[in-house]
Amino acid sequence: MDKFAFVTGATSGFGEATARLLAENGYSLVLMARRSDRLEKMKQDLSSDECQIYALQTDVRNENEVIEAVNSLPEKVKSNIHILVNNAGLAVGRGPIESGISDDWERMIDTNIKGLLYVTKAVVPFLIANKAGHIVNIASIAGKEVYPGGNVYCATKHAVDALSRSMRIDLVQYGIKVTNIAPGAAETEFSIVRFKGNTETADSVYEGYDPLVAQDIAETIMFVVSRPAHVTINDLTIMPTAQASASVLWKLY
Ligand code: NDP
Ligand code: 8X3
Repeated sequence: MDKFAFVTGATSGFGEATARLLAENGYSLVLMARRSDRLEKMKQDLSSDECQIYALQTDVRNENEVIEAVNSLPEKVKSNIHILVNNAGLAVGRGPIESGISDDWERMIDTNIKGLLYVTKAVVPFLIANKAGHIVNIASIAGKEVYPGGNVYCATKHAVDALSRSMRIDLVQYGIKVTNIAPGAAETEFSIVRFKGNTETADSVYEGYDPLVAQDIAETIMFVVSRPAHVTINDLTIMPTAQASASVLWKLY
């Protein structure tokens, strides 16, 4: 029987790289994100006799959409979900609290916290029924520390960190593993989204040092989910070598 991994935010960055690596390692996939063209491309690239792909065009901020999408999956898929990667997320804007934009705050809170909760609530009954499974939550160094102008994004990632610890306590009785991954600066579409399409500002975030790339996080997730049944990696912080903390970056060139 196929083993399914359910990956949110699978159309870019960490989620896309993780989906591709899980497929290479024998998993079939449920992919969730909003951009249907990219979902379709992932499906075309990864579908094979060994790898079934179900693409769910869904906005994780909308609980009804999430429930309907998960319910639309065949029973044999739902009952074979082994891994849930809660990765969909974003930062919108970076600046002091007094000039914060409420709409940006809501997008971050609704996606990073509420979206993760909606997806988890919809998927976790299938893991519970199997008395097994692994939830990987993508938090951030911004969930361990705060930095200037990071306020609401940092708050949402602190919430993810807290939810990882809390879920682990709630779900241990069902044999479900929960891993929290906290990356530092990684060059994906993250900064283009954060700076609302301003590619010059986005590029400047990664100048002068070697940032993480999506494959680094995919390989970390692959390592975590391939540990033996009796081993859980609870929490991993993974940084570019040039980044000592959320706000200390040693520019090398
Ligand atoms: P990307 O912008 O490259 O990818 C974000 C993914 O999330 C996309 O696939 C996007 O798909 C999806 N997404 C965003 N909003 C929604 C939504 N409302 N519903 C469904 N899917 C959504 O960024 P990253 O890969 O860098 O980010 C992935 C995660 O890693 C995020 O949670 C981010 O906060 C976190 N992170 C990133 C770091 C970095 O430096 N890059 C460091 C630490 C953590 P679509 O637009 O198609 O919906
Ligand atoms: C993304 C990394 O340092 O920009 O979570 O918050 S950071």
